[in-house]
Amino acid sequence: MKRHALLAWLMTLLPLAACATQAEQIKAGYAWIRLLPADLPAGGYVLLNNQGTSNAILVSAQSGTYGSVMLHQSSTDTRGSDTMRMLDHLTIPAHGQVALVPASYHLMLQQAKHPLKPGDKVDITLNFADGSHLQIPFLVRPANATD
Ligand SMILES: [Cu+2]
Repeated sequence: MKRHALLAWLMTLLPLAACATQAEQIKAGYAWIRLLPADLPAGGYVLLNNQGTSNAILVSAQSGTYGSVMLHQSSTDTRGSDTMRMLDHLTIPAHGQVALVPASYHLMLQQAKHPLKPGDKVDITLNFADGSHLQIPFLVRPANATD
């Protein structure tokens, strides 16, 4: 009988020990899309803050609004030309932050399924390495938005 009571008490502690998913550790802020004219790809930007005690690894993203969402990194090569490369993952370190901002990491958004205008909200879902997901509303801003 006494053993059962001890076991019951131990069971109540178990939920505290359960780990948060990678998506649950992430707080997203300042999510926006720079809309470009015609069918030019749009850039998606967001600040990702990892409030957890382990790394969160972003592996892909998708949206019902865009046919293609890719994780890219812009940089300037040694000759001063701007280049972009595709990333297969992006690590947000424990207690750290990664900024997706113009001229750096960004989401490359292509094949919009309907016309968008500044002020619209677009949901984009981030997929993490542990299989968890985080849906974030992005605010559509005009082409001349920079910050
Ligand atoms: Cu890109």
